Parts: sequence; C-alpha cells; structure tokens
Amino acid sequence: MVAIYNYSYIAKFIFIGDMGSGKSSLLRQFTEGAFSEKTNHTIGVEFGTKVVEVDGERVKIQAWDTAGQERFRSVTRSYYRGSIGTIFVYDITNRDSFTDLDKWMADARQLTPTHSIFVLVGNKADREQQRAVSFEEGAAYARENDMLFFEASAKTGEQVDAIFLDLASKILALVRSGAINAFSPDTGVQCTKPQDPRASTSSAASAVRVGSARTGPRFSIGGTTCC
Ligand SMILES: Nc1nc2c(ncn2[C@@H]2O[C@H](COP(=O)(O)OP(=O)(O)O)[C@@H](O)[C@H]2O)c(=O)[nH]1
Ligand SMILES: [Mg+2]
Repeated sequence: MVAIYNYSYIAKFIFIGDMGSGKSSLLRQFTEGAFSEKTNHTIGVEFGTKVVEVDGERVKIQAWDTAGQERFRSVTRSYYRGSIGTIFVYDITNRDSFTDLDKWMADARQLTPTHSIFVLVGNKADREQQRAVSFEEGAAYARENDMLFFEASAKTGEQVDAIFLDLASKILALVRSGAINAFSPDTGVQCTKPQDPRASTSSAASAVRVGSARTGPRFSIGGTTCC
C-alpha cells in the first residue's frame, strides 16, 4: 500500500531560548493565528505542525517547543539531533535573554546535526518603547554566527510566518542542491515522495532568498536528491 500525503516534505524545527522570550507564543501564532497575554509554563516538550507551500512544494513543518525546560537548558539531545532548523528566541525588551544566547549557542553547536540551519528571532517587536536590545545588535549577532535574523512579534503576527517560510525555503534549496539527503532518517527533513533511484545531484538550488544562512563545511554532507 502506498501512503498518500498532501505534502512532499516534513521538516523538523526546534525552538530554544530563555523562558518568557515567547517561544510558545510564536509557535501558537504560526500554527493557530492566535495570541494570549497569559501563557502556561508547560512541563515537557510540545510541538505544533502546519503545512506551508514554499517554492512550489508543500512542506509540513513540525516545530518542537522546549516548554518548561529552558530554566535548566536541559533540552534533550534527541530534540536537537533531529532538527534541520534551530530557532533561537530572545526578547528585545529583556537584555538577559539576549546575553544568554551564547549558552544556547554552545549547546546547539554541540548537539544539532552539522547541516542544521540556525535562525535568530528577536521577539516582542511590538514593545518598541521597552526595547533593551537594538536591531543592529541582533543583526550583528546573527551575522557573526551565520544565522538568519528576524525581529518579530508573536502578539501582532509581524514577521512570524516569514521565519518559517524562509527557513523552509532555505532547506528546500539545500535538498534540491543535493547538500542534504531527505531520504536519510536523521537529517531532520524527510521526503514523502518515492525515491528516484536515478536521482543524482542538483536540480538547481533556486530561490534561496534568505540572507546569511550558514555555509561552509556544515553543509558538506552529500546525498541523493529528492523529487
Ligand atoms: N507584547 C508581547 N508579549 C509577548 C510576545 N510573545 C510572547 N509574549 C508574552 O510573553 C510571555 C511569555 O511568553 P511564552 O510564549 O510563554 O514564552 P516562552 O516561555 O518562551 O514559551 C507571555 O505573557 C506572552 O503573552 C510578543 O510578541 N509581544
Ligand atoms: Mg513556552
């Protein structure tokens, strides 16, 4: 029996960052289009899914939210390991959440797959009056660490979809170029279409709109192209 999917790829993302920075809210805004001033500190790990269309393909995004664990930075290895996209969140009104990025970065560099794409999100952009971290500081941090960068607001929805769509687009381009093998179980991105045994490399890594994605050796794993 052949499974029928209404999407071509499944991509796994993980959210990390200090408690209160808005990870759960960003995920909720993305998956449900809703926001709540009062959120619960959930124990364990939650995840949300949504199918998006990007560059002519339907991609099911599975985003893991490290609820309740950020106080201890004890996100389990398996969540890092299986993620093709790592979304670091800080709160632009909370300087400590920005300073703590270095600690999250140390964990992520050690535990994520070599090809995982890092994204930096300065959340709560609607609270301009309370801003404690400038846009330029966030952008510089992202540049230094080869990350995509967004300032966003889970409250107004500003730039929330863009985070996921740009990440998905970047991943798709890497899969199409053969840099990531979407048939390998541990890359964090899975192709749901049957594998073409004749597929070799490169079907043009088009439409990489996003800027400072990480390059170099981290993308060097080879693989069969999908679809
Ligand atoms: N003004 C504003 N508040 C936000 C935003 N995102 C989250 N919050 C609030 O910040 C608090 C912590 O959010 P939450 O999503 O639980 O953070 P998490 O611990 O990182 O998952 C909650 O009171 C949210 O309502 C945002 O973009 N703007
Ligand atoms: Mg949370």
